[in-house]
Amino acid sequence: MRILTAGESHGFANSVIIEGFPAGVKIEDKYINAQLKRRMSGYGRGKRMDLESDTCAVISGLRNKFTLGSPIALLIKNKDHRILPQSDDAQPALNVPRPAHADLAGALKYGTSDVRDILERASARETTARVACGALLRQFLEEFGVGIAGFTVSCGKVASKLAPASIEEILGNTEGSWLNCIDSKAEKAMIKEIDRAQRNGDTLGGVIEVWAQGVCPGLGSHVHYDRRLDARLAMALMSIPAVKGVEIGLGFEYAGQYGSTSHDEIFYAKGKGFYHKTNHSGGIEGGMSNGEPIVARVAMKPIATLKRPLRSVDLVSRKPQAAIVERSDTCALAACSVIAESMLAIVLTESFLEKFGGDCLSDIKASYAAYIKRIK
Ligand code: EPS
Repeated sequence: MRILTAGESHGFANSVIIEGFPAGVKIEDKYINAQLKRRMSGYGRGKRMDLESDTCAVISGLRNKFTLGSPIALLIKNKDHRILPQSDDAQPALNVPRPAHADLAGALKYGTSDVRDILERASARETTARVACGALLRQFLEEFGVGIAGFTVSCGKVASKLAPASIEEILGNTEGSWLNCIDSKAEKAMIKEIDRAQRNGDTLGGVIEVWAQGVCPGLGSHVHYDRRLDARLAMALMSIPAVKGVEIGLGFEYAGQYGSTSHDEIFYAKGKGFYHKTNHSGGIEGGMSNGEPIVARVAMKPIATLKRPLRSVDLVSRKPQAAIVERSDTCALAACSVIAESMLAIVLTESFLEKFGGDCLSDIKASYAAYIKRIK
């Protein structure tokens, strides 16, 4: 399967093409639109989210709601459409890059002094296409009992100590939450932090956790570095704008433990097959899923655009100048969770199709059923 996104933040639309997806999978666009809506929500989002009402048009690859095996194209139009591909859009040049944004490195690399040329594509708005894609793939994964959910662990210095036991618990406890948090007490403190940051013209980041439950053992492989599921997942999660760290399972905490007390011991029960009672590996051992829930954490840095801008330098005059101030979010943690869930869906679908192959869903189901029977 190959996935390609295209689109600028204030261009006509964001889009994604998914090639190599099997035929016979039922796709509901309302499911995709529900995930797009989740991506727009969350406490601390900026004014752009009031302007847009992200919905997905399915352009190709489906007939009567079922995939055809041909390339699937999805399109999400921008209401705030300002930049023009074929004529002068009269947008003023932006010459002072924002620290922590793609502006400076992108302007130097691509030979421009107008950072709009960079920020239009670097903007996290591109993740509308990833979320639409992820929402489509999640409908395939659900055919095999794979469910995905995510939640906010911390915002700035405020952290929740609650650890969920299942995705049902995550889904139940995040419902109605402003920050996609399972801990309502911690969420209140997080909201206060966001209000404080907003008052100060500042921004915040945090940590989110994503789970995939119901993944069979054996996705990914130990045999080569680029087939390892954890490596692919780290790459996919790290590709989310503003993400600076990824952990799987205990992650960095694992490094400080004794093996005797931290490794997940192996058990067997007839009917259930092999299993573990703990999940410190986050569902991945030796680059392969091990049948336990896949658990990954993502560290998001504070949003780069500050209302009280940091010091920078004008790319034309080379003189010191305060960074540009663009409309932006104070905190986008709830959206980050939806995006991370989508990246997890992309990686799992890719690995699933590699293992079980097939041009149509029924072939994949037959291959999957034979494998599950053998390993049990
Ligand atoms: C975003 C859209 C953007 C930003 C934000 C995320 O819209 P605009 O720039 O028109 O306000 O709100 O982008 C960034 C945080 C960024 O650094 O570019 C979205 O749809 O998620």
